Amino acid sequence: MNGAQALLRSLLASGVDTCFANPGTSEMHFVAALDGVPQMRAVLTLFEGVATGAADGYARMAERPAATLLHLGPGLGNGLANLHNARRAGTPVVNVVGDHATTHAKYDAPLQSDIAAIAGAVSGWVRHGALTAEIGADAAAAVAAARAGQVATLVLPADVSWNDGGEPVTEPLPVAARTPVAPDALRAAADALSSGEPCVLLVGGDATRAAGLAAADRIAAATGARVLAETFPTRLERGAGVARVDRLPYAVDAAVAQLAGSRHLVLAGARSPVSFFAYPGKPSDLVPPGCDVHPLAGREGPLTDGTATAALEELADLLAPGTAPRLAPASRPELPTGPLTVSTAAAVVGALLPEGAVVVDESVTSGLGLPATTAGAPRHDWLTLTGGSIGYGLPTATGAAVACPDRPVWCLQADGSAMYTISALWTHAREGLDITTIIYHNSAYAILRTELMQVGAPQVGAADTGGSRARALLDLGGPELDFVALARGMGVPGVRATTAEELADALRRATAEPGPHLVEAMVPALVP
Ligand SMILES: Cc1ncc(C[n+]2csc(CCOP(=O)(O)OP(=O)(O)O)c2C)c(N)n1
Ligand SMILES: [Mg+2]
Repeated sequence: MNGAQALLRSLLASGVDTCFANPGTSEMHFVAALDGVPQMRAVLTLFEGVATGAADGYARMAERPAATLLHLGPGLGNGLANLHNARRAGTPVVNVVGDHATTHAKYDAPLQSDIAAIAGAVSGWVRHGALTAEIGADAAAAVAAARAGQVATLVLPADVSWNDGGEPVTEPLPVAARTPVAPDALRAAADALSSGEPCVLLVGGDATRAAGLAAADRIAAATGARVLAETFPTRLERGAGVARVDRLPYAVDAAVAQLAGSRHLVLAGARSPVSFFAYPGKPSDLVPPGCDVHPLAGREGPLTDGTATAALEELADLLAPGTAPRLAPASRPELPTGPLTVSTAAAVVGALLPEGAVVVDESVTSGLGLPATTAGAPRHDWLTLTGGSIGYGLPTATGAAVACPDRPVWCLQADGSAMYTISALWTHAREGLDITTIIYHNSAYAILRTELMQVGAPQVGAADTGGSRARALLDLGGPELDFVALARGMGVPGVRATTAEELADALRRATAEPGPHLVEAMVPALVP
């Protein structure tokens, strides 16, 4: 068999059976090999940023990596922003990046570029697959590397693909065993939590799943510590029957206020909190002065390895033996009526979110009310923008829906961010994915209006222009985007909602019918 066939069979033997692809000439043998391996689901995306975001969403839900197939350096580069988000999420992703034949590289043909440099920016593991006989083993090594919670990039030269002599592996390689939490770290955290002094327990990584949250809540109930989740969790389990947790706010002043007065900060799977950006006169390090930080379990490592959860469970058994967590009761807001606003839209979502939903949240400013309105909704998973690189929502929903065909996926998507990777809608339609997308159409990069003021940029209100030239760069109102038309053009039925009743009707219909739907929710920008 040729190298491409061996690579594919090795991916399958290693537990990777889904490939989000945007191929080119150098990947044609891989594409041809897919034909002979029907167990590998190949999903075509029309932009590499959709493929990489889909791989991220897939792995967050399936708890194992998908592969991407990308075309040389430019294809990988197009996928970079969502690989960045995957890296920050600790998501396993295996990139297969086609390259020129090894004999062709010296000619500096048009698509020649420094793939390793591009890959290095986001990958914890990079290998140039130089030999057909070894490409099967390379693929297995890539999967094992990814399963440690990182992006692994395997470069596949065209001749390594097409030459005969490929040797597939038949067994997955072992994944590195997790390192247990050091007894000293456990003792220090226990001492801090039982000190009687104000203490915050910040959970992240695998500890934002139900088991970790349950253990954290038991600790909080017994010690008086406050539990907070990191601002942008990879996968937060929530809703009725799950221990409730609030997230550390994004806005720096609000985050400072949340943490003010704490004497101890225990980190379980979370990084020590820092502000998202630097602002003149505001802190970057959000640990309050005089607060001791106790890392219990680090942020590194795969979502699935359970290190932080196991540490919290050990701590809970120590500090709160025999107790049970307080679980969120079922409760939904009333269905509102009248004009659609950020708050009425949030109430509609809270009232109608279906059982077992996977929520992909890139609602940005329009999502402000959602944590409160959905806290008692039926149990669901909430995926967030882990790396701040926008355009993740529609692609990540794609991957989540491929991973969880039996669960409804709701993609809560701000308009400006939607446009980066809007072509994901075509893949939603082509694959018949059960994704309900709400576009929050506020005709603005609304959050940047706040940021413009927060950074104290001097041109705001300048006498010559009144700041209107700066504001125009944050305005999406002309020409007005038509998301229903965009969706229709890609095979997704869409409808526009201007009232709470229309949004509710559209969401009910979308939930009742299988396949993808889009609702364009016309909401006034939260920041005028
Ligand atoms: C890849 C990338 N490019 C640009 C930005 C800067 N940025 C942050 S938010 C934002 C606009 C968001 O607008 P929208 O999605 O409409 O949400 P809204 O603020 O209106 O709620 C931009 C351009 C970014 N974070 N990531
Ligand atoms: Mg917007």
